[in-house]
Amino acid sequence: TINEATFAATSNGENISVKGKHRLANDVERVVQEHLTYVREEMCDGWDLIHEEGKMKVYRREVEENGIVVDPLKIFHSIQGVTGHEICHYFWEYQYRMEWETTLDSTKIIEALDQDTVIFFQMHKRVWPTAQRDSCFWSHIRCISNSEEDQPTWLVVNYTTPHPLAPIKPPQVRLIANVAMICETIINEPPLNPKDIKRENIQCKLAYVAFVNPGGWVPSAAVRNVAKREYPRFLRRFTSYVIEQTRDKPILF
Ligand code: H15
Repeated sequence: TINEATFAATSNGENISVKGKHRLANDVERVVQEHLTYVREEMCDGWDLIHEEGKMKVYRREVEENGIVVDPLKIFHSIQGVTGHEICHYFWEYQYRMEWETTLDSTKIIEALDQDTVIFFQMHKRVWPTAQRDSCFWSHIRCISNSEEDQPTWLVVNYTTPHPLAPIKPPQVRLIANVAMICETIINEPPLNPKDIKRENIQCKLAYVAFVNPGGWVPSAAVRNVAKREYPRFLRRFTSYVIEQTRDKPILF
């Protein structure tokens, strides 16, 4: 039956894949659903608007765990002329990463779990006088249809996972992250024939959500200053990159 376990668990709690699903498929499913729920929650108590620029709004909630800053962050933005599929495509695909990322020394794919899920190992630029950070995470892209009429929601989730090909080598410190890019496409004044939709008629409503734990103590003020500066910089640069890349291409719905 459909409810039959798709996974077997080994005695030490690891997942192994059964029936053609990969070993992390359960985790991917759970985290995707959590993001879809979380992104719809109201921004109220405790959320500070820390940056506003055009249609971009950056919110943060100040949270510390054992003295380490782990502030949840949410950015909302609206970008003219691109679709959610395009935004997610350029965010997920390995081949474009170093063209828009300015916070990395390197990136590589160490495993492909399925067509839509890969495991990345990335070396981050050293931003302050502490150990360099690396990251190892599964990255999943998905299209969710809501109804016949509406454009689908596209999303990418990046979620930290251990991997035998990426052991932590001190003094290197590993970032722990749970990040999602969630996009909806709006079509303004839709023409009768869908083939006549032009880039000037479309708009992408984007939400970027990040839970990042620096993986070791960093002075709180330093993390918060860097975050406040770097997240808007990233989204500005990344969205201009997508606009630039797609300008003369057919619209990817
Ligand atoms: O989301 C972004 N980049 C992707 C693709 O490279 C990776 C990201 C990720 C980050 C860390 C671990 C795993 C995955 O999802 C854009 C990221 C922009 C980052 C802006 C820098 C913010 C600095 C926040 C301080 C964290 C503490 C560092 C010591």
